[in-house]
Amino acid sequence: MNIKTTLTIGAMAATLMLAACGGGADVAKGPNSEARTTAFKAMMPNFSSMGKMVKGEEPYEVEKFKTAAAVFAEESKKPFEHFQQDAEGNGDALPAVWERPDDFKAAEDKFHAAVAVLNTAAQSGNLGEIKVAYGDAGASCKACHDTFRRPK
Ligand code: ASC
Repeated sequence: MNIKTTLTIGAMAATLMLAACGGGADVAKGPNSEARTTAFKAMMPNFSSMGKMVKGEEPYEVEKFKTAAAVFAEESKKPFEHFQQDAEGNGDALPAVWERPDDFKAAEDKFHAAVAVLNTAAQSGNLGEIKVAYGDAGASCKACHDTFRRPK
């Protein structure tokens, strides 16, 4: 194997390793980006907890689900207080967030609406409704990521 091939394979391996680690290490982030990441991470335990109950990986506990949904409804608003651009770099947020503000706002509003429906279903205690609403909320997460977040 010649030196050029060895270097190329080395660079490819490094790229793959970065991708496997979430690709975050090389992304420049300023304070707003950091605040977004912190706020998105903070809401994940409640979303995951609901997901386990919805998927039957854990028993559905009505009161536990109600609390998770109510807290999630509040904490899921927080990241959107920090979508200002950073001079240091915007982390995982794609330029589309600021180039197409109306589309981004529409995606945000759709997400908040889906989360509100999930919370209403949770408070009703109807697991059938909850499953549909949880799926819709998850689809809303993904739709926004597909368009506005750097691919992972
Ligand atoms: C998660 C998570 C997301 C959403 C999304 C749902 O658990 O981290 O970003 O759900 O994948 O489709």
